[in-house]
Amino acid sequence: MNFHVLTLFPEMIEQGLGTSITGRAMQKGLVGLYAVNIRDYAANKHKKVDDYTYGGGAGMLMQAQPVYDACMAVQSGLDKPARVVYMTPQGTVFTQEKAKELAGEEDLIILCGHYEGIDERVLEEVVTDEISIGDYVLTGGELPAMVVIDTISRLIPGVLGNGVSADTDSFMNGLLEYPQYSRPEVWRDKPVPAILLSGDHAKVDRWRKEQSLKRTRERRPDLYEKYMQEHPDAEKYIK
Ligand code: 9D3
Repeated sequence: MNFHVLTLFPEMIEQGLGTSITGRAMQKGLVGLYAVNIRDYAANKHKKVDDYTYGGGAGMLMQAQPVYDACMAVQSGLDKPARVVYMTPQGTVFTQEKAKELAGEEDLIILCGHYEGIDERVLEEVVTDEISIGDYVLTGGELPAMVVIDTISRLIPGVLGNGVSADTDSFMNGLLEYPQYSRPEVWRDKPVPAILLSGDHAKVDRWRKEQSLKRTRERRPDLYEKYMQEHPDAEKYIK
């Protein structure tokens, strides 16, 4: 899968995704990442891409022309038109479901705003999807774009290590994960729960299920209600 990121800060995208699992996925050729500098499409000799807003108000807006030309330059290089995702606080909130949907695309163009946003007219022309990553205010769309790319990348076969399946994760099954422990058996007087050392796999599975359910009920009642509606039989795990 190929990600084409339209941004004023291409090095931020490259640096942010170039290491660890996403970096390895790129080296393996499983993921292509192309950061396109919108400033390269400025039509004026000062390379200016922003201007004041009509109607007044604080701040600058990214102008339509360089965004449009950058987007069209990418689309022209593709076999078929790609979806264009605009990262914006006004978008629908990103979920694992949305990630799964987008993971089916061959190419994805991701548009990052900066300043106070982008001229609405170019958004109407090129954007197919608008995504927010949550209800808090950031300085631009670059970090959200990286969040979206990271989430989608780990769903691509071969990106995660040996036999690690993305769909046994929490959220994939609708519950939070159970607590996990490694060596040593006792650390600062805290023992590992005895059941995990018992060797009884059925008991361990049952304990983990119970921990997941209790944790989800405590911390994410919204997820718990949804899970219980879909799995009424899960009641038996929770004493
Ligand atoms: C004028 C009002 N501001 C909206 C609250 C303007 C504004 C603030 C911050 C416009 C853009 C931004 C930068 N944020 C993003 O580009 C962004 C974002 C975010 O801030 N939170 C969650 N998801 C996203 S996706 C893109």
